Amino acid sequence: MHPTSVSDAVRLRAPRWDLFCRVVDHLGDAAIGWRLARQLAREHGLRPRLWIDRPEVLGELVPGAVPGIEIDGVAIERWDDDDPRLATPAPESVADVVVALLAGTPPDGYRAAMRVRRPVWVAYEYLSAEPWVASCHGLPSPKADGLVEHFFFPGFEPGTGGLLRECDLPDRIEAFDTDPAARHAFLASIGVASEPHTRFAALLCYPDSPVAALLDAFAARPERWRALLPPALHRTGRYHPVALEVPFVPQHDYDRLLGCCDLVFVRGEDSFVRALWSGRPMVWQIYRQAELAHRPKLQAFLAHWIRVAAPPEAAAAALKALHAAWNGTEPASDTPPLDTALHAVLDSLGALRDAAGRWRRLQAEHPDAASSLVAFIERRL
Ligand code: TRH
Repeated sequence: MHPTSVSDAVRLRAPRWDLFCRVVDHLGDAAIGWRLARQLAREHGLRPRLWIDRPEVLGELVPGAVPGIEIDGVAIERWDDDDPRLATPAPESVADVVVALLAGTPPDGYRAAMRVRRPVWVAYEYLSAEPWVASCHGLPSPKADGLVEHFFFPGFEPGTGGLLRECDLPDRIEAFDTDPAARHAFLASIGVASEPHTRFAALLCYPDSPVAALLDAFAARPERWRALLPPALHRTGRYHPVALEVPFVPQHDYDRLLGCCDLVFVRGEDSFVRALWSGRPMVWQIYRQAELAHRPKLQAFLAHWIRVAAPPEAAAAALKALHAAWNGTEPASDTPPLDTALHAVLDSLGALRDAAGRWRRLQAEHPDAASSLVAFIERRL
């Protein structure tokens, strides 16, 4: 634990936190809720309960996570609106701080009790590098019933809530990066032999992605590439010779999986942030929204990353082109074929790796999102 005077103050005055997490789809909602709750407990000494409507999704990421038990200081509970603890709670059982994750909202019965107990209520929002984020971060949203919700926006720039990053993450990554034996042992533990002169790419993407075409592009390289795919994706890649199926590892091992790779493909939000911290060249498949609403979000991130990481111009152009080809966000006339785009990135891999390291060093100077959230609460107690 890294106690600070701010976390001491919050622990004394507002130790009980309820986090409400609805799983929209895939893994990201549970992944973010868990990561945040765990950090609040382990690094700030708080007592979070994570209410999640589909705890089985959390169980995929955190072995043994089931409702009614506590792991790493986080009490895991099934979010069921009919549970009397949520439907008709006594006001004193409402937490000191209520966090509605990712556009969620606390259940109605619980909210009625909030009107009496008046906890600090925070909406922890999706991550975006768009410029409006800093101006919305921290804004209050007064409700007709007298409650006030406060917006907390994680983000990349000063003035936002920052990125989730455990306090020991930089040291853990550094130790793994400088320990080839640990990397070989980890790869062996997931059934991968680390042959000399083989490069690895980790692949996590949405199921309808052109996985086989990407694998063909790797196969056409002069270097020997192996792509590490979780089981479901391995099937969509049609068991391609470049692909190696690896087990879906627990979330706390995912950083090590990324740390064994030379290039990482990630998606959504949590794996995207972990890939950034890994310091590896990264290709992000953004979560798709209607009417290409995700396009400005992707563009804002790439602009931010290129500004901070400062790769050479050709490497930056290659990275942008591969993001366009992989996400399909730009008109076809402006988008190179996937294989051409991948080859350009692989030709710039060294420069992109240096840039990714630079980005990680500079970004780690900003407060992490959990610490920012605790400080944010302290100012509102
Ligand atoms: O699963 P995602 O696409 O998540 C989402 C959701 O769709 C959500 O609705 C949306 O709001 C959000 O994106 C933006 O991607 P994400 O966030 O990267 O979550 C994947 C998690 O899976 C991440 O914590 C890493 C983890 N993981 C493992 O723990 N082990 C593994 O082997 C792999 C491949 C991933």
